[in-house]
Amino acid sequence: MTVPDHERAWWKESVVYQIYPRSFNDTDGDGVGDIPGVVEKLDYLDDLGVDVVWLCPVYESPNVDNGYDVADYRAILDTFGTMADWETLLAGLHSRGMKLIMDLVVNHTSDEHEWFVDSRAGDPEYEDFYVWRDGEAVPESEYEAGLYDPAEYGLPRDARERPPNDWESFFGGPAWTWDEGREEWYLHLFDERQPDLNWENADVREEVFEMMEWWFDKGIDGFRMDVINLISKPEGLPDGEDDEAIVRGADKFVNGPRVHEYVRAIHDEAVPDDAMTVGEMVEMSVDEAKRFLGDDGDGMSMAFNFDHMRLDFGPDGGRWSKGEWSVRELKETITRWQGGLDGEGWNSLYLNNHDEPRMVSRFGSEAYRRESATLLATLLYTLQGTPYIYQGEEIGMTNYPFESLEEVRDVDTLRNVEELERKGRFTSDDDLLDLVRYRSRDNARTPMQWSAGPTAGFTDGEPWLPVNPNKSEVNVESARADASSIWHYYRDLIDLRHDEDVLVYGTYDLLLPEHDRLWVYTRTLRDAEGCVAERTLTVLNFGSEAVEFEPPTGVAGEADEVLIANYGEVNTTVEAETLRPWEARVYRLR
Ligand code: TEU
Repeated sequence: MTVPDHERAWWKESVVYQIYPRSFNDTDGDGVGDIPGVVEKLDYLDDLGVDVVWLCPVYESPNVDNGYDVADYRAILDTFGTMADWETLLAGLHSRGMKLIMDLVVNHTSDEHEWFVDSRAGDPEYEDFYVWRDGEAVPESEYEAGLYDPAEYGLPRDARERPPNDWESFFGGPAWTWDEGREEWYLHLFDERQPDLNWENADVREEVFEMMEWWFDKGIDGFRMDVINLISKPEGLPDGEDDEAIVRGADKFVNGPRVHEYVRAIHDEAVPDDAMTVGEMVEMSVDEAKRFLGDDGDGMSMAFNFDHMRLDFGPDGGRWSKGEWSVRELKETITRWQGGLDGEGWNSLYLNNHDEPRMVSRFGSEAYRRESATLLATLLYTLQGTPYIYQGEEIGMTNYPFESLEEVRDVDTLRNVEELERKGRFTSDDDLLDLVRYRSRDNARTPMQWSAGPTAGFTDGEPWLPVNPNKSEVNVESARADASSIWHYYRDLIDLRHDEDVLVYGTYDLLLPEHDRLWVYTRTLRDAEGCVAERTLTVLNFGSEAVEFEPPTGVAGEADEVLIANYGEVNTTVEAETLRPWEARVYRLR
C-alpha cells in the first residue's frame, strides 16, 4: 500500500457536485427549482459518477441573498418543498452510495430570524445575539463643510451620527445599519438584511452547535461553512487600516482573534469524526489555512481559498472592476497552494461556483468551448485536493449575455453597481453592462440546461432568471448523446480519479515554471522507502494558439500510457510536439 491508511479519507477520494437548488430543476412550474427536482435527477448524478452533493441553502428565508439569509435553520423553504422531500433526497442519495453536505450559514442570519426579531425588540435573552453598538457623534461643523451626509447612512437630515467604525459591506456601502427602535447600529458584513451574529456570546455558539447536531442526527455527512473565517470580530471593532483590503475593515474582521477557538469548538462540539467540513475562507493565505486544516488544525477537512479568484480584479484591486489575468499567475497561485498544503491540509479544487462567473467564459474560451472546458477539467482532476463541479460545468455552460440590469436579480451585483454609479465609475451603459456580463454572480445562476426545449427543460413555467440563449447547443440531452462531449469527458475523468490513487494523493511538482502558455506537472506517489511507485504527467496548452512543447529532461521519452486526452488518440510517448489549442493530456510515466 503506497498510501498509508491514516492519510486516507473518503472526502479526499470524492468528487463533489454543487447544486444551487433555485436554478437546478423545477417540478411544480413556479419557475424556481425545488428539492423534488433534485430527487428527479439523482440517477443523472449517479451516472455522472459524483460521490457527494453539496446543497446550497434550502432553509426558510426571505431570499434577499437567495437563502444565504436564513430565517429558520430547521425548516425547509416552502418554494423548495417540505422536510419530507428533503428526507427523500437524503435517502435517495444514500441508497445510491452518495453523500450529502449542507450549507452552514452562521456568520449572519436573516433579519427575519426570530433571534434578530427578539434582539431588535430588546428581549434580554437575545439582546446580545448580534453586534449592536452606539454610533459616533458628528460635529455640526463637519456637516456644514459638506463632509458628512446623513442620507449616506439612511438617516434623517437632522441626524448627526455616523456608524461605530468605517467597515464596509461586501455588497457595497457601510457595514452598519441604524435601528430606530433600539437607537443603535447593527453590523452586517453582507446585506443590511443579513445581520452578523455575535459569536462572543456563548449562547449563540451553543445554539449553532445544537442546530448542527440536529442536522447530523438527521443523517447528513457534512457541512460547507459559509464565510467561516469572518465569525470572530476583534474587541473594540477598530477601523480598518489597510487601504488595499478587499472591503474596508477586512484586515480587522478576517481571521479575527478568536476564530480558531470557535472553529475548533464547532468541530469538537458538533461535528462527528467521520464527517466532511469545507470552510469558505475569504482572503486566506496558505499559512493561515494550515491552522484550520490537517492533523494539528482545528478539525476542518478542507478549505476554499480565493487567491485564484482575485487574479482578474481591476487596477483598484477590487472585485467590481476588471483586470487581466495571466496563465503564469494562475499557475503560480495554484502551485503555491498545491505545495503549501501537501501533507498539511487539503485543497478544494474549483474554478467556478454560484458566486463566480462560468469558468469557460473566464479562464477558457467560448470559441473553443469544448476544448477549453475539458482542459480546465483536466487541470482540476489532476491536482491534489477534492474537485468540485458546479452544476452545468459538466456541459460547459457559459456566462449570460445580459442586455440590461433588469435581467439581474443578484443583490451583490445590484448593490455594488448602484454604489459605483453613485461614485461615477461608469462612462456609459455599455461600460456598466460589460462589467455585469463579466462579473455578476447571476452568470452562474441562470437555469440548468437540460434540453433544447423552450426553458431548457428547467421548468414548465416562467424561469426566475432567463435561460441562456445557447441552450439549443449547450444542454445535457445533446451532451449525453455525443460520445465526444464535455459531459463524457467529465465522466471519464471522474472514473480516472476513482481508479488512480496517484491522482488523489500524489505530490504535485511543476515543470517549465517560466512558460507562459504551457502548464506541465507531475504527480508522484512514493512507497515507504521513498522510491517512486507511481507517477503521472499532465500537459496543458492553456490558450487558443498552437504551441511547441519541448519535454523537459526527466519526462522526455517516458510514458507508456495516455490516461486521458481531450483531442482523442495521441502518441503514448512524451516527445517534442505541437500542441493544439487548449490541448490537454495526462500520461502515466514509467
Ligand atoms: O460568499 C462570500 C464571499 O465572500 C463571496 O464569494 C461573495 O459572493 C462575494 O464576495 C460578494 O461580495 C458567501 C456565499 O457563497 C454567497 O453566496 C453569499 O452571498 C455570502 O457568503 C453571504 O452569505
